[in-house]
Parts: sequence; structure tokens; C-alpha cells
Amino acid sequence: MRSAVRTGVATMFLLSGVSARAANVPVIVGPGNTFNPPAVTVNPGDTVTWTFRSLHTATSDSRTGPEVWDSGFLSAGTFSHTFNTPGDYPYYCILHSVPLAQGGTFMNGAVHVAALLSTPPTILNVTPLGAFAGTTITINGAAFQNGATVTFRGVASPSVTFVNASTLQAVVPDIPIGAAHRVENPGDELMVFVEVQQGDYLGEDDIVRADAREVA
Ligand SMILES: [Cu+2]
Repeated sequence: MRSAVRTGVATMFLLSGVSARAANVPVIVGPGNTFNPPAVTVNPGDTVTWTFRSLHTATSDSRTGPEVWDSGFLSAGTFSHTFNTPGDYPYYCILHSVPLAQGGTFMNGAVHVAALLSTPPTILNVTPLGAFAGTTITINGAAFQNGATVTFRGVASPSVTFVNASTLQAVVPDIPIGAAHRVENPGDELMVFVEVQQGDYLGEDDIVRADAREVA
């Protein structure tokens, strides 16, 4: 397959902006008097795991509130805490420092828990429903954010314009060289499917017809 097949019937859209998978964020404690890295940023639901290389603690400055933790004295092994509440949470080693508010600077760390997205994005409609690669479609919906990405069945749009929280514009991507794709007519209206090749070889024998399936 030397040439790309360039088509443009856009039927399914998926917006992505935030990962739903919880992450595990590592911090190494020791062998010196260090937390490495000293500050980490996590999303709500993520877990920080401290791995101890010498005798220290990882202890939250605050003894009350939504995120309180204390590893106790450990010289090996791990201690984990899952953070669910957005905010800044400084912590320290009881053996070698004191909380920030008491002047601690020597063996202090911080966990920043990022703000929750208020609501996930939703799509109401897309116009036009069919569009050639390289053309721009308009997506209407709710809770769009500046910096949103748009994918067409897993293929990212090369250009997304954030108009406002309810409107995005996105350029329909090419189907990559070698990518299998299928076009389906879900209704009974006549559909005209125009396939445009581009590249240095445009022969019909460059297209692999993997499966031509007719649904009654
Ligand atoms: Cu220590």
C-alpha cells in the first residue's frame, strides 16, 4: 500500500479531555533526606505511593481535614494514600523536619490535587453529518473546554477550534495509510460514497477490499 486513501464520511465522534483512569504517582523517600520529586500534581482519585530507601516518614502537615496521612517510620517498603479532594497538601518527615507553617524547609514535600472538571462534555449534534477530510464540521453540545480534542473513530482531528462552551469546530482527519475502515448506511436513503485517493500511486489495485458486507 503506497498511497493513502482519503475519505470523509464522519459518523461517530468522541470527545476526550480528561482521563478516567486513576493513576499511581511514585515518590522516592531517601536514601538522603529527600522526597523525590518534592512536589507532585495528581487528579482526584489518584494514589501517591512513597517508596522508602532509608528511615523517614511521609506525614501530612495537617492533622485534620479531607486528606490526612502518616506512613509512620519506614526504612524500606512503601506507603500509599489515595487523594480525592482538590487542594494543596504539604507534608514532611517527622524525623528530619517540621510542618511548613512551623518553618519546615529541610525535608518537606507537597501533593497538589487538581480541580475536578465540573461536568463531562456532551454532544447534542454535529453538522454536517457527512464531510470530506480537510473540511470543517461544527459540534454543538455542552461543557466543552478550551483545548478540547476531537477524535473520529480514534483518529484525531488535526485542528480543533474552541468557539465557546457549547460549540467546537473540527477539521475532519484523513484516514491514515494502511488503516482499515468501513462505511455503513444505517438508513434506507440512497447514500453516495465518494472515496478520494491521494499519494504517488492511485491505481485501484492499491486498495485492499477487506470485507464488502451488505446488510439487508
Ligand atoms: Cu526523614
